[in-house]
Amino acid sequence: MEFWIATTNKGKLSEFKTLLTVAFGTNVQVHSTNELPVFFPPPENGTSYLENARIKTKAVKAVKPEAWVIGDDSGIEVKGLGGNIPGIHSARYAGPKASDGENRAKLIKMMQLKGVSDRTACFKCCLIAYSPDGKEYIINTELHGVIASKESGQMGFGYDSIFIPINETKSLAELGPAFKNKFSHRALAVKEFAKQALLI
Ligand code: ITT
Repeated sequence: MEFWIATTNKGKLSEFKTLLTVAFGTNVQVHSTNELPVFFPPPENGTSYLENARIKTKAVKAVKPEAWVIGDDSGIEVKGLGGNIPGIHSARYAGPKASDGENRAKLIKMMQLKGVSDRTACFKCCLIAYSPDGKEYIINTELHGVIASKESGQMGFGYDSIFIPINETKSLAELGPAFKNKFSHRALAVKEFAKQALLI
């Protein structure tokens, strides 16, 4: 099976490679848009995870119509900041070209400035997949936890070093792939996708 992953995020791509290999077996081939001679990711100007996931995944499907194409739009939501912040703006929270470190620093700073006491948070993920014959799969998943008051851990990417999953005492960046590949929003989404796709 040949999969093309609609992402520019190296951390996501690496997780997708592992998760798809575990779900579909070692004969899967996982490609990314870096391998395309010319590809410009479209602007993510949707108003929901679903719309943005569709925009990026459809853009790759247009150039790889014969393959399975998968993408996700994800983000982190903090209850004490109003529930859906930074949400769909998670990748650009500290500005249009913000690094992961700048986004994490802004989130911790905003929680301090606003005196947020409820640190409950949630990763949300909308995975979209298109089969070679054009069938669309939509999977929504969540991972619940809290935002730590400071960073810890070196593994992972994005907000991993400030997110402590529910019932855990360490951050995702400390728990690493052994935890994420079983329980993360993306792991749950790929497992559900595989379940639905293999039933065809
Ligand atoms: P693509 O759109 O190219 O896939 P992106 O990084 O812009 O890459 P999103 O628009 O989905 O992806 O933005 C998601 C944001 O949430 C971004 O800042 C990620 O680093 C972060 N994020 C998503 N999944 C995450 C995870 O499993 N662990 C930590 N942070 C994550």
